[in-house]
Amino acid sequence: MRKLTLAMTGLVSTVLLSGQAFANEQAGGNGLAVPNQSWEHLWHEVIVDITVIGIIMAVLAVVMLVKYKATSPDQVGTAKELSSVQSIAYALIPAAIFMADDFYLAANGWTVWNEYRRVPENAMEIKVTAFQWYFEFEYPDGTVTDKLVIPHNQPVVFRMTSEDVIHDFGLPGFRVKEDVMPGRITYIWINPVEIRETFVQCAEFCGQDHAQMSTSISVVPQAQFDIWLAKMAAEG
Ligand SMILES: [Cu+2]
Repeated sequence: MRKLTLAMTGLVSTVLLSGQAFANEQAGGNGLAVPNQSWEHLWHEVIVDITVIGIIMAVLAVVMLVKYKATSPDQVGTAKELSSVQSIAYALIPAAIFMADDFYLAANGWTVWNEYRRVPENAMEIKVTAFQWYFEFEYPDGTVTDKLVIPHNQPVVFRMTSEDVIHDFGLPGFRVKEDVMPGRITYIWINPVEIRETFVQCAEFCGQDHAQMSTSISVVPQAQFDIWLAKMAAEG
């Protein structure tokens, strides 16, 4: 039993320590937090932890099954008498070990959530208005578009409202979504540290064409963005 306890403690410490890498705050090309990368790290951490804990439990179950298998159909087991202290300790100590990991993950969850809510001061503001069934975007210069192009390494905050029903501004590529409601202004921000093309998808059932309520979001070099915005403004 002592060996088993040692092995379990070892595995659990491995789980807890593997999280240390996560503790180093993720920084992008502009030195700011990158919430979607923090999200990815936390998700990876959760997967590793539940896998390790699952393996511990499965191994324990197999060991018990083999070790305490009945040798004849009428065999009745005997249980050692435990004192109250022993009974409570057997129940609480393993629970506390695994709960420590839960609390650790929950605390990291709050850290990631805070990153998603703390908008950097230099964020570019894009106003988002949701309609059945499309999104409309307004850039700081007043240009209105139906797709998003944003400059690389420029944090962007979306200030959002709806003209009709409840929608949800979903950015799967940035691991975030936020409800968009009539009569209210909600926000989210992203830090686009990678040049890439991804998409926006309404994530709240809003009627017949909800599933088609999507558009593109392209992260492009600043110079390319300036050209695009000037062109959109001229087309106005
Ligand atoms: Cu919608």
